[in-house]
Amino acid sequence: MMKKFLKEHKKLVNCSREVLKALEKKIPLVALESSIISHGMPYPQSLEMAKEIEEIIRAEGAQPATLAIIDGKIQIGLDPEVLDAFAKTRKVEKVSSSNLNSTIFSKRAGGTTVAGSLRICKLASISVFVTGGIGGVHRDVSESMDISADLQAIKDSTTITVCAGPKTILDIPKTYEVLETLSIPVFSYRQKNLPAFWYRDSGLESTYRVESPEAIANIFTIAEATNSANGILFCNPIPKKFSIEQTYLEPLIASGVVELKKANITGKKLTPRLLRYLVQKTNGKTLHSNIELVKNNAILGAKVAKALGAA
Ligand code: PSU
Ligand code: MN
Repeated sequence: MMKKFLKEHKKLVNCSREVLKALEKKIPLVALESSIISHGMPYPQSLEMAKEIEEIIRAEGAQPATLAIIDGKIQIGLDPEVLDAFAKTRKVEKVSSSNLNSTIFSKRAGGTTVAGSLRICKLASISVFVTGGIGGVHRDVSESMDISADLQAIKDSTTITVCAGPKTILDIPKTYEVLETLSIPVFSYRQKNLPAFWYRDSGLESTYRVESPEAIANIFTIAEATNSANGILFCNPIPKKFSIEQTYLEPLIASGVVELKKANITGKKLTPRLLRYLVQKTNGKTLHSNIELVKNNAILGAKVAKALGAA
């Protein structure tokens, strides 16, 4: 499927050398987003994180495929020199579902969010996608109406999204409500409750507690067989030692929301700016934990991809 797709869309899609080899060898792919590199973390930590995540996936016996838009093409996998250059690029477009095609057209560099990445996964028939935390309903939703396109994109996808839950900066209960409205199955890994990025426990129960990567692969196969036209969200709690105390973080998130609102930071800029605000206020603690939770997700994502077999 993937090879046929690549042949048909040569003008629009480009694969890295390593991804092409992996396709030949039938090594299962794990897709990774790139907005986390261009917008989610500061350079050079962003590049170090991206390299580390890829290495973790290789060590598990799967093939990382970092997705991005470069020179008017969808990139599936970034060769090392391309990844380096991408991480250093300034003024990268944040690519969601709505601006995927216009970014290709503009030939600007684009970092794909969860929403943008899932569109590419669907095109290329990639079954497993790893991120840190998904976007969702923002805390000031009643005024801003800011709900991430990630939620609808997960619904429309045909992929297992492995994450640590919605980002803590969001309204977590409302985000999980929207996921339920969209009928997206939300699974938790080895605990009953759903996690929320820097918090292990959101206090909300998941659709089903999953004990192994093989189990989620099985559920995905069942979903395909029953023609359930939904993506699956697989939530992996942040390791305990990297989780952050709610009593410590909540006041900082609250003040961040207020400050950015005063500064009129809305829309696409809000999430990256809130993350940056917290990195500053916590002296890098949130960044460190963010990196660790992505690593934790990469291990699990690779195991799920292996359990599913070659894409
Ligand atoms: N996970 C992280 N850090 C990030 C993101 C995810 O650990 O920065 C990005 C993802 O690309 C996600 C985006 O799709 O933040 C959500 O942005 P918005 O709220 O504007 O939809
Ligand atoms: Mn938004």
